[in-house]
Amino acid sequence: MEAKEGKERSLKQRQVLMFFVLLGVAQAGSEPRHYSVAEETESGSFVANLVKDLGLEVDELAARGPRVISKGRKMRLQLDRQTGDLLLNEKLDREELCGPTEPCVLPFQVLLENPLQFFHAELRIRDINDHSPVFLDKERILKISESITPGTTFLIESAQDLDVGSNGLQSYTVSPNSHFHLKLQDSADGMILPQLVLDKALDREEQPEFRLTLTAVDGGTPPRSGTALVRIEVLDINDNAPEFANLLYEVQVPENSPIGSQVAVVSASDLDIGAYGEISYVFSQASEDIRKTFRINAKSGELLLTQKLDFESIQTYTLNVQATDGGGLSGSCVVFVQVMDLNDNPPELTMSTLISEIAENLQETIIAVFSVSDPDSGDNGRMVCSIQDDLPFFLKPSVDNFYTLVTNTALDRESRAEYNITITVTDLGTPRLKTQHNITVLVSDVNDNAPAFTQTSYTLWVRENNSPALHIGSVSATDTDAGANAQLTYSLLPPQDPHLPLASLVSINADNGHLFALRSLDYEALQAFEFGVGATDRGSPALSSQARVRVLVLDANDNSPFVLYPLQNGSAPCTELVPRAAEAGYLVTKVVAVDGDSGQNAWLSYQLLKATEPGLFGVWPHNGEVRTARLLSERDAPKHRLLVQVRDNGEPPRSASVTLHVLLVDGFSQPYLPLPEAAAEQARADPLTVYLVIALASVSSLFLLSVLLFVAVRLCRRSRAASLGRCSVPEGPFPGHLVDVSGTGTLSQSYQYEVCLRAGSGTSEFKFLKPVVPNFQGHSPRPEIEETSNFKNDFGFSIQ
Ligand SMILES: *[C@@H]1O[C@H](CO)[C@@H](O)[C@H](O)[C@H]1NC(C)=O
Ligand SMILES: *[C@@H]1O[C@H](CO)[C@@H](O)[C@H](O)[C@H]1NC(C)=O
Ligand SMILES: *[C@H]1O[C@H](CO)[C@@H](O)[C@H](O)[C@H]1NC(C)=O
Repeated sequence: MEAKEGKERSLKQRQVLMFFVLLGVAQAGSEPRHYSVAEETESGSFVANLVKDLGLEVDELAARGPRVISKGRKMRLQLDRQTGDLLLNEKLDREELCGPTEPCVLPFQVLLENPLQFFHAELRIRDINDHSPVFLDKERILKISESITPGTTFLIESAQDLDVGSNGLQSYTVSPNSHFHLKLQDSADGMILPQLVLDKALDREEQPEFRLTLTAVDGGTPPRSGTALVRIEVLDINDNAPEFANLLYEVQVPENSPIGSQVAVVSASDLDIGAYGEISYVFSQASEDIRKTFRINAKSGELLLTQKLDFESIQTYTLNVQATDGGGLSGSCVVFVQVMDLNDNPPELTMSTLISEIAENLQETIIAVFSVSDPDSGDNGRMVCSIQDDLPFFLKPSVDNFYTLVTNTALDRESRAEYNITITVTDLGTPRLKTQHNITVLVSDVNDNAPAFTQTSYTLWVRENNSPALHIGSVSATDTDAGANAQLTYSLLPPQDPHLPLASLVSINADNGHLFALRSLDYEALQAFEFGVGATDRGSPALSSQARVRVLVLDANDNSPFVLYPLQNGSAPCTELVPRAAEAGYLVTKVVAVDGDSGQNAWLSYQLLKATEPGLFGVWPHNGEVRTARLLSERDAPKHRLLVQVRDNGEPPRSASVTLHVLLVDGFSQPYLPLPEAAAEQARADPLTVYLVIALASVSSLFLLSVLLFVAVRLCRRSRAASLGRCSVPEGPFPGHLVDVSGTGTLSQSYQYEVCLRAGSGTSEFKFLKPVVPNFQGHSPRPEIEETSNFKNDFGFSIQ
């Protein structure tokens, strides 16, 4: 500064020197007179008095015509010609007049015109401290990287001060701070250059910005100052690696969590800013399994599932997650994922052996061998195994989750042939999962049941005179076994009575047990017969059973009533004698008839069809008694013929008729004796003897019966009728009436029975006493015939 001022000063001195050379023409060798005034002094202020300085009298100056001139310049001084006082014409600003030049000198001349005389003078304008140092930029931004080493200097803005000398800029200060101090350096042109020196390393993360106040101070009294703000921005460098909040994250995730579920969120932070602080997350050293299963959101650090977890295949995952910032620095953490088991696997059943069919009657048989498994863990994988309670099977646990299914007891196919067994395996997890396995066990048959007839004995009814090969009924047996063990064959058993020609009577259908009559049956010849049937299954060995079949032949009305008395075919017809004096109701005679059928078919009724004199005789319908209906008179004709019809009660009815001859004779009738007493008496003394001859015919091999009936009645009415009339009765075995039922039969043998007519109280009945021919028994097809006491009912006719 001093140097600069010196240089300027010497330049001015040279100019002033030239001026004095020119002036030297008039006043050579005269020294200029020096005056000075402080700048900014008020206009009109006194600078100097020229009277004294020029050595003139006060009056003289005014007379000489003084003038102050300055060449080419505005005159800033004025002269009071009277007093000689040199006054300031205006306020002077040194900085305007001279700028930085110092000293600031304004040369001027004082011209005396009369006589002409020049005086050189100069006015020095003294500086006052009227300017403060000024920074052109009030705020200055300085960007410093945090990587800059301490000791580095940073040039900062200089201030300016228009004042010169000691009033000019003297120094700088900076506000107190932790990192910088100020260093002032003089420049070549005398300027002071302020510099900031970094004292210690910057850390943006610690303090990203400094605000320093730079103060420039001048040397005035009092000093003036100006300030500027220096804002220091600390520039970031990537001096921080990302750091995870946790180095180890432990999470538990249930298996089967849906895809996309959040597993964890890892988080790292980086103190740097901008790209250096931007973190992205990636897996590091991830296995294939991890890459398939997880995904990490590079920005958010969210760990997501990309496929379902399966505890049964992988229980844990260890994931290394790396966080990298934009500058390439990284940090890492570990995420330990533990998969939690869910009961997501039902138990499994593996059948090793299965016997689907077992024979009945076996003890403790193994039906199935199977194993169970469940890949879940803990209770989720523990199992219980069961079958229904109500089955004759049980489960026997074996080693290694193996079970056998065994029969409890011998099975009986006939009570149950099929079992549906449901094996239920349940685990103990939550929720409980179960597996069911159904097996069907068939019980195969053993021939352990004999056929059974539906009845132990069958009674079949047939009407006689059937057509040959008629289906007369069926026997039926069942066998609870199955298949061939239940297939039955029916057969006729050999008859107990070796004489019964069973094979010619009936046959049986071996397959269905239908029974057929082989020929027409005749009730009158064979009322009933009995035989055995058998049923045999086809098991091995075969089982069989038997039943009895009793065939009762039903009577048909195939016999007409047969009149026993009076005989129609006698050589001399029987004539009844009736005394004319007989009272009304006199018993003339009694028509006796029989019917070969039985039951209703043999119930007989009597009816008078025709009479010579109607109204004279009556026939009692029930018993065939013929009695007089009124008193006889002389006018009645002596001979009478009566036609009596005997009808049975069959459907259709059959009938026979008989002609009676009555002769009225003179005389008195005996008093009427009630018949029972008389007959009983007679029967006891001399029983009515009836010879009833029954002939049985055997026709070829069939047992169709032909009946020959010979009836001989020797009727003796000694007490009543002998004297009154006479009946011609054939003697001995009577070769009379022949009935051939079959029409083809031949008479093979005839038998004679002695029949006793016993007079009872209300019902009279025949009684067979004994066979007349002793060899009858040996050829009887009907054992019952021997039981003579029953025969009466079968025939059912009566005689009184
Ligand atoms: C066994 O199951 C089968 C098929 O489901 C069925 O047809 C049969 O009736 C069942 N048997 C028994 C005894 O329940
Ligand atoms: C097994 O049988 C049970 C009972 O009959 C039935 O409810 C179930 O559906 C069957 N299960 C299978 C797998 O056939
Ligand atoms: C017996 O009676 C029948 C008719 O009832 C007759 O045809 C037959 O000639 C008679 N016989 C005698 C010997 O009278």
